[in-house]
Amino acid sequence: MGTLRRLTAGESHGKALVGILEGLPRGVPLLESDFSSLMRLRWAGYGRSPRGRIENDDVEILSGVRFGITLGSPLSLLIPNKDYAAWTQAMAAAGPPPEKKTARRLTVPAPGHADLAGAMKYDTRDLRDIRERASARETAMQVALSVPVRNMLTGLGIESLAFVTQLGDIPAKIPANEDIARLRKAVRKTGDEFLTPDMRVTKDWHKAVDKAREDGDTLGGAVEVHFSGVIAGLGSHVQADRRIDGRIAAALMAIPAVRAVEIGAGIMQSRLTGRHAHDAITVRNGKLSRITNLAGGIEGGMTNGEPIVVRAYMKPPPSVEGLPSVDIENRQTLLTKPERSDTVAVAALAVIAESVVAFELASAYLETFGGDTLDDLRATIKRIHKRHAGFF
Ligand code: EPS
Repeated sequence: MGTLRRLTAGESHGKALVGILEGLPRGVPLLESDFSSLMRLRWAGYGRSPRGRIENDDVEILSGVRFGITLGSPLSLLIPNKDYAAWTQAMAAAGPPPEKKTARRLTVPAPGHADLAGAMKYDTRDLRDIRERASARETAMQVALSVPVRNMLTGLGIESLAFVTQLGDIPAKIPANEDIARLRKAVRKTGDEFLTPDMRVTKDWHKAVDKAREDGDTLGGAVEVHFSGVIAGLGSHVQADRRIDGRIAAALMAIPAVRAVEIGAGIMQSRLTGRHAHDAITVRNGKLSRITNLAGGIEGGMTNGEPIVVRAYMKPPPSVEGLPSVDIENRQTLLTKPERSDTVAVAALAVIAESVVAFELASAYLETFGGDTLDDLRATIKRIHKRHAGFF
């Protein structure tokens, strides 16, 4: 059990999403207005589902905060689903279920969705029971829960940024070794619809999304997440489950539709010889320093003080028209019908990936340095920074 724990609940078209975060210290600033820009950003990508025009994802703080700061008690959040108004009968908590159409009973599993495996596992013939919770709607709460965590990290001098590096099979050109401030400026210039530092690629991405939408098809992509200002020594080499790269990778892999994760330049490193694959250690301005950051800020399962850089790759959303499937009610083979869906959700993935990495880093900070209050945590970190500075 990690020091920082989170739980979410809620069906995609149910009444609301609920989230609980436990383990944050007292004293982290938090207001309801802190949530809005990030919640909007999760919906801002070009090619998102029309559902985004229904939901405004206003977050209500239910507990754990008083007079604008966290109390150290469990923090709970609520995001009402506006679309529930159209689903009250289909998502009724009390039975009996209405006839198939009103109940929005689903009997044709979408290939690539949780439908079929989930229905077999939970022994239900209504795939809706599975689809509702497997939906990426849940990520709205993951992002909301990251807001207090991000506020804590900001209070420790940590900065982060996430952006899109690939949409469909079209990669963006991302300059190597660029610092976070310059990348942020470039991402802002491109705008929230594509959330990438490469403004030039957006014309092709725009065309690719339009074409996929016209074809009833969907697209995947990849994102990159940066965290700078992270102290050396989070995670540990001493036990497999304490390695921070494993924990970050697991958190990213657990985001719906993510199929691969890369730490630093991991894929390229695998192709290089040992002489070229590692970040040389040098002395700059009297301090130990690295010439490159191929390791993405993590060596031996520990942060090394360089920026954390990780990537996540997502498959295209599975609600695609015309995929072969079988109606589990009557064994009829057929092609899936068009449904409301995201054509692409890779800009949303950038926001979600940054959120879950924030969570893992914050959790590791609290495990390593403890503290019932943010001030205690800060004081311990200051002392360790001093020790690190005296190391050389
Ligand atoms: C999703 C299908 C769509 C997306 C949804 C994920 O929802 P609906 O079934 O209501 O059309 O909009 O994403 C969200 C609701 C969200 O908040 O990101 C799916 O099947 O996973």
